[in-house]
Amino acid sequence: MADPLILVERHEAVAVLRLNRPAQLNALTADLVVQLREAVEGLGADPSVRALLITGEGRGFCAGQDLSDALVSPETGKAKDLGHIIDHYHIPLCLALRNCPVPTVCAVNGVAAGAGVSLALGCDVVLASDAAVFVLGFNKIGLVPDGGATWLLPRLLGRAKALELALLGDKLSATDAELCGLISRCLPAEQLMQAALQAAGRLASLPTRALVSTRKLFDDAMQMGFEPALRAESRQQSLLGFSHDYTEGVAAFQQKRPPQFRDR
Ligand code: T3D
Repeated sequence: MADPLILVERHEAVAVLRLNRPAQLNALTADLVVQLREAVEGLGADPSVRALLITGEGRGFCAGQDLSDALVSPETGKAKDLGHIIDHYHIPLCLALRNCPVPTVCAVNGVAAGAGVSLALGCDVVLASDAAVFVLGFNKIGLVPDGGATWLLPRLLGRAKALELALLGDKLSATDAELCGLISRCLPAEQLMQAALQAAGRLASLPTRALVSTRKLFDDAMQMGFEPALRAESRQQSLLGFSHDYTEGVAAFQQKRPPQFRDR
């Protein structure tokens, strides 16, 4: 029987999803992308799961699109329409992560290339091993960045650095990725998984609905002026102010005890 493309482990309320094509540095095939999206959607909807952690098996995190069968469709024998593949496989995965009902952490354990960079940056908290490197690589094969990279990179890095990375395609070390704001934190390789599990565990103990609403407000605010952003915050606060988690958070503070959050 073939190895599963995604390995799933549970650590209490944290679900760990591990890309499992280590010999190909976890390059993305259509089947892997579908299985990853299904896992993100299924576990995100499971009320016992309160945070997801995505990482890679072996020495790489994800080498982007699998290039070994990139050109010709096995079904038609003709050149593949990449737009079709992106529309049907990659965009649903990007949206599943962006709209995931629980917070997401990425542990970038090794090289992230092409769509693998986009996958990592699609998570809420991005931690990387000091052995990891980020390389867009699209320029070397005559493509443009995808998986949301054109939206994310200029916002995270500014236009100049984003264009330099995309056009020249140089590798960025995890240390430099932290310094320029591409990722949340770079850690010694041997500490990565423990730190990622700890971050995911902390997120799992916090009020999920407020965290996910924060992500959405941040994303929406990138398209807004200041006053519309103030109004969007107010509308969200109005909803959350009637929630169980707000009542519980305030009560726990007053009673000097740990809160028990449950809203989704
Ligand atoms: O189809 C669409 O949907 C279009 C969308 C495209 C989105 C994209 O992601 S485009 C970008 C695609 N990815 C790349 O261009 C990266 C290609 N890989 C590399 O440049 C290098 O492998 C790395 C920089 C990632 C790592 O280099 P290194 O020296 O650490 O490892 P290596 O020796 O090159 O690779 C190790 C093995 O992984 C090797 O297999 P082998 O020779 O040991 O049997 C290599 O062929 C395999 N591998 C690496 N990347 C891919 C891959 N196999 C298939 N697809 C890959 N992308």
